[in-house]
Amino acid sequence: MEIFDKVNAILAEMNAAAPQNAEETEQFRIKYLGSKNILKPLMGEIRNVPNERKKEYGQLINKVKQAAQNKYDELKAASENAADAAEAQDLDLTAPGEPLELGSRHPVSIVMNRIIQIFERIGFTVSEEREIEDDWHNFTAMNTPEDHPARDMQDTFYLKDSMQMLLRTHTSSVQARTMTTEKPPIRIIAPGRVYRNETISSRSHAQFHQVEGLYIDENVSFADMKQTLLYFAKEMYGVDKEIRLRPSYFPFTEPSAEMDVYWGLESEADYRITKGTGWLEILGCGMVDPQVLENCGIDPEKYSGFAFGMGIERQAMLLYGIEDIRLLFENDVRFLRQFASAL
Ligand code: 2NL
Repeated sequence: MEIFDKVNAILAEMNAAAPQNAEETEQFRIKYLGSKNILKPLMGEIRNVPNERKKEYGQLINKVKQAAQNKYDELKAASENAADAAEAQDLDLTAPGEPLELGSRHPVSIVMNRIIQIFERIGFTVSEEREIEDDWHNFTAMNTPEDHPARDMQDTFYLKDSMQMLLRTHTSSVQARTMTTEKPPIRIIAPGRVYRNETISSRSHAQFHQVEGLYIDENVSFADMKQTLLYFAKEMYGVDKEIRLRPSYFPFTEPSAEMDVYWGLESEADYRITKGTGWLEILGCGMVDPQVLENCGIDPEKYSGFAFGMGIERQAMLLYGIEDIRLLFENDVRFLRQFASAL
């Protein structure tokens, strides 16, 4: 029958086809497998085929379709392999590698490391401890009684279901641990992250960093503290800088003071930063309260000491002119990239 010959001719033509590239392969697909393929009209012709040969006719059409599909799959696989091979040939194994980009130090780390180095030069050693603390090391040892407002849920992050475990609110807990486990002389600085339950704004955050210092020995005096902190201020802010101490209050020191550094009053920014006084408040300090020594098993009749504490973020903001504390915790590389990688 003529129509069988037609289909067989298509099969032969399809078998003979040899597409040479992706475009010709696509033409092949459209011709034999596309929605308007060459076999479609011949499928309709089945109604003109006598009933006893209808089955044979359908099988022949399906055979052509299947063969076209197989051939197309093979062509496709072959062309993909060829593309991979071409890409592999382009690969230059002698080309230099992609450089690893060096990061830069976080401004909080830079300032913290500077402070650490200044105190290390006069014999302080770094002491680090856990951020999840118990109530005793964070508060009780530090002379902060149970009804003290600092313990309030509003200021302190307590662990779920526990009023005994908390996120440390200062690094004094590090020093409490050192005092209970070591004998004087003790001369340590405790840098690290601390937490307070504060509303986050451009000026305050629920996490920040501190450096605290502690010096305990026989005959440590207020004059020793003042001279140590004067040295720190000159190293940190410039040899020509003056300091002043103002009386203050902390539960863990007596007497207590706050230290200001003379920043200057030249530019408009100086007026804003120092609220028109020229002085910057940098740290809190004082003579360790004898009760704190006793709480930690150190004889206050024999030993005395001084301690101090300072926030890092505020100093980093002053030294680098950063206007919003939240920038220090967002880790946006466009911000972080701007700081020297030294230190
Ligand atoms: C501030 C004030 C201060 C201390 C921290 C301290 C530690 C021990 C004993 C006594 Cl183990 N005191 N630390 C003392 C005075 C002030 O911090 O404004 N910090 C940001």
